[in-house]
Amino acid sequence: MTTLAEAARPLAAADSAFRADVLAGLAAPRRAIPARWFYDRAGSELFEAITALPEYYPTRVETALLRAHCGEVAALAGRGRAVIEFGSGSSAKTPHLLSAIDPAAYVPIDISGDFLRASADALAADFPALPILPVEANFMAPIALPADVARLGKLGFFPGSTIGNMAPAAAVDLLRTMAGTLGEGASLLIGIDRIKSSDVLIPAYDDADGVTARFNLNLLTRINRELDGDIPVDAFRHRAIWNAAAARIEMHLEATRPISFTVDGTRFTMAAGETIHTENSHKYGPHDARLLLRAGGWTPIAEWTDAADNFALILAEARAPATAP
Ligand code: AVJ
Repeated sequence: MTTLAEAARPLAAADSAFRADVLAGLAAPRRAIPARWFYDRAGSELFEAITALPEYYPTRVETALLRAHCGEVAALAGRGRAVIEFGSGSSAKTPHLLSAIDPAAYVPIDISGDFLRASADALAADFPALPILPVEANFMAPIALPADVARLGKLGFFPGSTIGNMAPAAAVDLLRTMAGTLGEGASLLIGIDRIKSSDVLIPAYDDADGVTARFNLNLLTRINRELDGDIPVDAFRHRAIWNAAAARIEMHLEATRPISFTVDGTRFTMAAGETIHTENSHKYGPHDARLLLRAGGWTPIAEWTDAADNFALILAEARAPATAP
């Protein structure tokens, strides 16, 4: 359902970015649409449902790590900083961190504007004295932080292994952009999912209840609604594949029969079995994860994992690397 506020919203820059990404992605020899476009209102809600699935271990493990170790994070990162969260979504994990580090301000950044504001309002009820300054933005680009936090020390918070959506080279670029946004002396608390057996990974991205399938297919519904499309959504099925060589889960939307459709006046055809690649979720071993951070301008100073080493929470500092051997 479209709310009045949504219907009245003028054509924003984000809409033309969505259109450009979808049209280019559908026309490419290997069809692919960036994963950030999953997160309309329905997609954000479906993702929240994914985080509660028994098969989807990352949220559960990371939340337990945060709960167990936020005191240590506070001791290492220091209190009274501004916490800047990248891709805050529902801000579900944030209260643990905020209670422990007693920040001077909280800046949630998310691409899904109405979801961002609703989450900020909910959090404000639990932290009435905390200045909450939401920023609606795609964090892949440099972000101007609110002037109120300019003079404060910064703690970046990038949970959920969202970094895994990017290929390693793009992840390094993003980490460098974050270091630029947060400035000298900043810290970053980041969650990174580990490489593990595909017996655990595949069900996490292809659950028995089909919630992840609905999350993936919702992208097509969004395209139809927002970009005047007539994609036959029922002609697609959700696929989750472990690409061992690239150490990543790939999500695809596979055409189950030959189809033809239009989006924004452009016609596309797909043969049965052809796919639209909709998400990568890269996984990292212990050495890879730390190397990734260093390459991105961040020096790891502490790391916490669960007993099964399924997920890692890493605290790092923005520090110029020593150039001499
Ligand atoms: C939000 C990108 C971390 O890759 O695990 C969950 C998204 N996709 N199930 C992930 C997702 C399918 C999630 N991230």
